[in-house]
Amino acid sequence: MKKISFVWAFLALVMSVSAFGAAPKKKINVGFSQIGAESAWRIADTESIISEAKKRPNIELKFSDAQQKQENQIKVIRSFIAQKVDVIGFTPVVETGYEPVLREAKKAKIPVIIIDRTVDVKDTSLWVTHIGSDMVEEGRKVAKFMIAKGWKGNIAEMVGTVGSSAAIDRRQGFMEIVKNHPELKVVLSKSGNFTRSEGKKVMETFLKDKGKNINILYAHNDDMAIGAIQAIEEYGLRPGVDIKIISCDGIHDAFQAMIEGKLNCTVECNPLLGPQFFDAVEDLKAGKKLPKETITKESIFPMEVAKDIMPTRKY
Ligand code: GYE
Repeated sequence: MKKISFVWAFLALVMSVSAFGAAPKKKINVGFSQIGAESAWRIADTESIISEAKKRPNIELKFSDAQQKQENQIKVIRSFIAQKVDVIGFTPVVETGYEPVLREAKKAKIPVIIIDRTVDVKDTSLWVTHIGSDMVEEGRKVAKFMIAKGWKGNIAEMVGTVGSSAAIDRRQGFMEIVKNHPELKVVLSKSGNFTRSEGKKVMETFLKDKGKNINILYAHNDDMAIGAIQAIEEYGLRPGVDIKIISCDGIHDAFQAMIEGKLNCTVECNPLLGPQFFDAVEDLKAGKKLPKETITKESIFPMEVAKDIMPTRKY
């Protein structure tokens, strides 16, 4: 009896000493400012960030949704600075206007990681690393696809959020190639703000303006293309046949539309950036040097492969 209680006492001592020794490690406080929830892509991106944070016990995430407003982002980044978070992550809704707040973060010695869209600042030391897609290349892929398929005629371009790098770059890459192809002519160009509902409205105005003279629709994201498909059907034309359609992202509903023959192609853009983001956060805190830029590898999916590929899609 005596011996047993001695063993217990010894065990209790060992446990209390080790509890002391292994003082709980300080968590890494991360503030993340997301753009909003404008598209299925964005929702998948948010899900990836939040679920990845939950998997990592050493991460404490403060997630904030800016509801598409730059001023909300600037405000929340300022509050992250005031709270002295360890790392700030954010996806800029537009390219410009963040310089002052980024300077404040730098002054407070809080590193900034940029995810997905980029910022246009002269002093690139204001952010540590960028993880996202090459959207100029995505625009080029769209143009190359049209040329490879022998598409010809009048193009309606549905632009993403005005001033966002996603819209600027997808247009730039596209125009770079199309300008040397007189058989492809952009006759309409208007922003649908990356949403389904605005995509539908913009397509209605396109159809009112040019009707059957539109041969091709290039939508900067799948959600706008899906909105446009509805408008085209309501107008009495066949999306994917009377008007060829190509868009960017590769969301589940785009694959569904391709299977139904209403969308001709989607250029992939990967939103599942959570794991890479938190790897970068941890590397940074471990003192590792990060590459200035990490570009996501992406593919392009024409409608012919949609049925086979669909079950493998993760967003
Ligand atoms: O294509 C769109 C989203 O920035 C790449 O933003 C992202 C774009 C994406 O709303 O669906």
